[in-house]
Amino acid sequence: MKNKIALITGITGQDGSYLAELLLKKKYKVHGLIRKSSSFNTKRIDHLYIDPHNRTNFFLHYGDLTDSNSIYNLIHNIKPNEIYNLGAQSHVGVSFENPEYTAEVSGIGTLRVLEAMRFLKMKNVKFYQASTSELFGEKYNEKSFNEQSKFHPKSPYGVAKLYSYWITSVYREAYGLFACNGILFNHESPRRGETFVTRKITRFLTRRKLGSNEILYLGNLNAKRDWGHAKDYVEMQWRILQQKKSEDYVIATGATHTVREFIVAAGKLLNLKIYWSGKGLKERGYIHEDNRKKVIIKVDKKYFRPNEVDYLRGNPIKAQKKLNFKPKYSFLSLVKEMINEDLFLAQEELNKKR
Ligand code: NAP
Ligand code: G4F
Repeated sequence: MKNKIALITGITGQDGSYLAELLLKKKYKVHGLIRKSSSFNTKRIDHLYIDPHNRTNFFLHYGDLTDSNSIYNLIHNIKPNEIYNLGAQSHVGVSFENPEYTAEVSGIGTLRVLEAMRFLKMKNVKFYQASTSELFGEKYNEKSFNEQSKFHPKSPYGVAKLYSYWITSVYREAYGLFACNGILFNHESPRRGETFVTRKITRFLTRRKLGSNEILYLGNLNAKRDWGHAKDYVEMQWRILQQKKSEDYVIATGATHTVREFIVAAGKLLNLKIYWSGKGLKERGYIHEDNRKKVIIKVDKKYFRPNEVDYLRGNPIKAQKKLNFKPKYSFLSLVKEMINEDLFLAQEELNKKR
């Protein structure tokens, strides 16, 4: 049997790195699109890289989702069986500062991939689009969101992703492409970017545990998110493309927690009991240390978004039934893994300083 060939855009990101590992285990030949950067951006996948002069199933290619020719040529040359479009400007807060760039990458970037598939008449190639729970954004008397829920994006990122969602659906209907949207709710891991709230918290608390005196500045502590583990979710990205019919799926845990609850859970694992005082911008998180009350968390309006998605909770029933979605991680085991790995990192940093 010939190895299947996969192309992953966004291979250097959190999901791209886990997906590459999964596909290599399944004996795929994995090709990844990477951006040229003046400093190394391959930290998450360095362990997979083997010099292509030796035997390997893992290949990296320079390209960019804003560059149609690089995408066309790459797809033409490698002739993938499956394309996972994970590349994006994926930070919601940043999308308010760079809305046009976000639209180019996270919106039109998807069209560029689909157009390459259409021009190359690649009807047998399967396409996965990394859609998001940021498509929802407004709770219309619903406790949780499913594949039929109404979309109401609240950020330039959400709008760019809404374009990608619909263009994927249109190319499926119009040209018969096997094109699917995975509408994934927040998923985290020790590989999560450090400016996303969960990792910002676990990096801070583990450093604090080892003696740092920094203060953590955060935005909206009341926002609720449905947090799962990226490893569980990339497996669903693969399964979505293994179905007979191309369809869209919500992937979520079905539970939701506030940012404050995430902090408390992470603190508990480090034996840091966190107390709260004040409200709104005056809210503070503190601990008792050396018989003194020490403020370790403050709210800074800089981290509030001009428009916020207050509540996200997904309904994964379709994925449970059709994809046999059974996440291995719970909320607590996710937080625990992040804390353990970041504790190790904080210790390494400390050793280097000494
Ligand atoms: P991530 O860690 O931010 O990774 C994004 C990837 O996109 C990186 O490899 C990045 O490259 C690449 N990228 C950025 N701009 C690009 C461009 N112009 N051309 C080509 N590649 C570009 O995101 P993630 O958490 O792994 O998420 C993967 C995908 O799922 C994203 O599309 C995201 O929007 C979507 N999503 C994520 C979640 C979540 O909770 N994680 C939930 C729903 C949907 P560099 O490494 O060079 O920056
Ligand atoms: O961790 P976040 O930045 O993730 P957000 O905005 O939910 O977006 C992530 O999940 C989406 C799926 O729903 C993906 F599509 C997207 O690509 C990305 O991966 O923020 C989570 C919540 C927000 O409500 C935010 O306002 O935490 C709140 N928050 C409070 N303080 C903060 C902070 N977020 C960040 N990044 N930094 C803070 O200091």
